[in-house]
Amino acid sequence: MRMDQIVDLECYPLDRLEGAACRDLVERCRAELEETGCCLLPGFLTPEAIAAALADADAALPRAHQVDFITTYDEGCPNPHGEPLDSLPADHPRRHPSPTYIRFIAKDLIRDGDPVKDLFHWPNMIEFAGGILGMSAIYPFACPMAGCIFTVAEEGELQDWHFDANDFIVTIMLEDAEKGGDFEYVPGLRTPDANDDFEGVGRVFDGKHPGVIRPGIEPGTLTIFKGRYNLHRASPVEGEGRRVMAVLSYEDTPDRVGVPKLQKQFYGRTSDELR
Ligand SMILES: O=C(O)CCC(=O)C(=O)O
Ligand SMILES: [Fe+2]
Repeated sequence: MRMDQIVDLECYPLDRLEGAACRDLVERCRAELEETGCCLLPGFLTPEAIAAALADADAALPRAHQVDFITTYDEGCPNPHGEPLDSLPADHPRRHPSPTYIRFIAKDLIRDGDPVKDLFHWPNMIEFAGGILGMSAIYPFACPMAGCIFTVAEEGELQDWHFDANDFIVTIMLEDAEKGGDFEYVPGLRTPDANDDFEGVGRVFDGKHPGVIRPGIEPGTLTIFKGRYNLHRASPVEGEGRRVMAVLSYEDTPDRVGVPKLQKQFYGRTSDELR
C-alpha cells in the first residue's frame, strides 16, 4: 500500500514534515507527551490499513508465541534504589505478582509489505516520532523479531503492571476488545533519583489508586508513551472481544541488538532461529 493509503495524511501530514501544519502537530504532540507522558493520535491509520494489518495478524497468529510468565512490576526495569526482593516482606508491592499472559507475533512472522511494518520503516514516520520525543535521531530497533510486533489478547489475557526498560514505545491499536483490554497508566510513582512510591504502587494493585489514567484508545489510534517512569498495563480482556495492538520500538542508537534471554521470553526463540 502507498503511504497515503496507510496514514490519514489529511489529518496527519507526515508527507510534508517541513510544512507549518506538521510542525504545529509535532509541537502539540510534544506538549501533550511532556504534560501527560502519553500522546494520542486518533484516526492515524486508515480503515483499509487496519483491515490489512489485521489480516496479516490473523495469518501469522498460528505461529504466535503464547507468552505466559509472572514477574514483579519492576523486574524488567529494576528500581535502582531497591533492596534485594527476598529481604522484603511477602506483601511488599515489589513482590506483588504481575502476570504477562498474551500472544506475541514477532516481526519476522509478519508479512513483508504489511502496512504497519512499512510505516515502522518509513523515514518520515521515524523523523516525526523523533521530533515529538525531542530526540535528534531515533532508529528502528534492529532486532529481527522485536522491532515491530503485534500482540493479541483474548479473554483473560493481559500484560499486567510494569515499567519499560526503554524510554518510550509507539503503539497502534488495530482491534479493541469490547470489555477490558484497556491501556492504563499511573504517572508519578517513579522518578530517576528516588525510591519508588511503594504506597502508591500498592494502591494501584489494590485497585484503589485515584490517578489511574485510561485514555480510551480506538482502533487506528497511534500512541507514543513514555513507559520508563510511568507504571502501566494492558488490562485483562473480558468476554468475547479480542484486542490486537501493534508495538513499534525505536532506539537512540542504530546498533542495539536483541537480548537472547528476552527474545526467548517473548518470542520463544532467539535471532538464531528466525522463520
Ligand atoms: O499493549 C499495550 O497497550 C501496552 C504494551 C506495553 O506496555 C509494552 O509493550 O511494554
Ligand atoms: Fe510496557
